[in-house]
Amino acid sequence: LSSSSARSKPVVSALEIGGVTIDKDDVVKDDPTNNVPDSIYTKLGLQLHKRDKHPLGILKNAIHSYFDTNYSGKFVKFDDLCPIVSAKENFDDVLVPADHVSRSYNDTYYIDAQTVLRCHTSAHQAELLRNGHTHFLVTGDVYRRDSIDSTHYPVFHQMEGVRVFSPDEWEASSKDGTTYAAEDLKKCLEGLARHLFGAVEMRWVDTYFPFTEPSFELEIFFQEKWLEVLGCGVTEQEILKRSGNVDKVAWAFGLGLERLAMVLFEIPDIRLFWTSDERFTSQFSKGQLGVKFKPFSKFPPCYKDMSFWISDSFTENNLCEIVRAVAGDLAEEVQLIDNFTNKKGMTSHCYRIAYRSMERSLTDEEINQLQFNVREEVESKLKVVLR
Ligand code: FA5
Ligand code: MG
Repeated sequence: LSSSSARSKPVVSALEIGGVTIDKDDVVKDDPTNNVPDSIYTKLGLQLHKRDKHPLGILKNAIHSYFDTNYSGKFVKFDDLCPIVSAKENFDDVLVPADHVSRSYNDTYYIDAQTVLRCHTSAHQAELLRNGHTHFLVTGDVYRRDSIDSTHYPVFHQMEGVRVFSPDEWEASSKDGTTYAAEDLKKCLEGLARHLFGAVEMRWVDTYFPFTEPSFELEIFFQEKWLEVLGCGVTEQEILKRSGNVDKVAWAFGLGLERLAMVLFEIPDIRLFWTSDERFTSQFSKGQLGVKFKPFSKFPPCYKDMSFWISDSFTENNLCEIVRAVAGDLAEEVQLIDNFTNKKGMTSHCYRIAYRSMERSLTDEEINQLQFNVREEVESKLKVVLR
């Protein structure tokens, strides 16, 4: 038994989300099946998407009103479902294969071997379908171990949409169910993009998801690049069959709310969604879609490079997790800038870390201390040899 005094003091001890109380003291700190750091626990329950004056709340409300208007209120909305779900709900129920990378401890936060922080709102699809819902929207915070840059953050928000069709709906057309649903899906999402953005440059890209076939991603041109804003497709028959929807066809989508809000409000960095700096929060108000964010003076970034010989178990997500643990939101980007293998077969990586505060300028001492701490942690936790 681990004594509670041996553990570091939890940042949050009890949380209530969606009617479920989670006691963080129940989670044993050195449990090898738990890879959730305190910085992630502190984000649980914040529910930015439920704040009417926050860009994510404003966006969610605007999407709800698009669906209310176009489908006369038929879509049932959920924005309070608990982000702690079983691995079965997050993966098996949406047909994610047993060996899929997304299940790994490298990609997903596990509370224990059977329980995860949902990595997508698709975790709720099967249950809601089983409960007989045919039109629904689910909004919530989702969690992923991921890289560090201006469009990726380990906690972000998704909105899931699902619509189920009965045979009479497509039989009236000359199309088969899958074609009918795919066309309806694209029309619905293109309409949503126009509702939110007016004219915007967008394109469809074919992709793969275990739970849909065919599958698509929508990309929007933003800051000189194509930015992926959503994934979607026609629901696999197996999911419908298991939920008691035999003979039906459905579509589903998962929107990245931060990505859409970045385009909509011209928010340049995903970390800003988490700031309580009034220079950010005061720029947004309830129901106001049209405002463009005016950046307050941008402070200079500071770049620090580090090189090391990697071992077989090295992953970039593990490195990023350490950088986040040490530097928090002061870490703006972690980028591999050099990679080579010598004659002995040893591989060296050089990473460039950009440190920048969104709120103030950082001192040299502060950055040197951060970089020193990152190097120490990397050396002791990642089994690499610093150069
Ligand atoms: C999914 O999560 C699927 N569940 C979406 C889906 C639902 C497909 C239903 C089909 C049917 P994906 O991993 O691509 O897909 O993520 C969806 C969106 O979330 C992305 O398009 C992107 O907008 C956003 N996103 C993904 N990772 C991050 C991140 N680290 N930070 C911010 N946004 C992210
Ligand atoms: Mg994707």
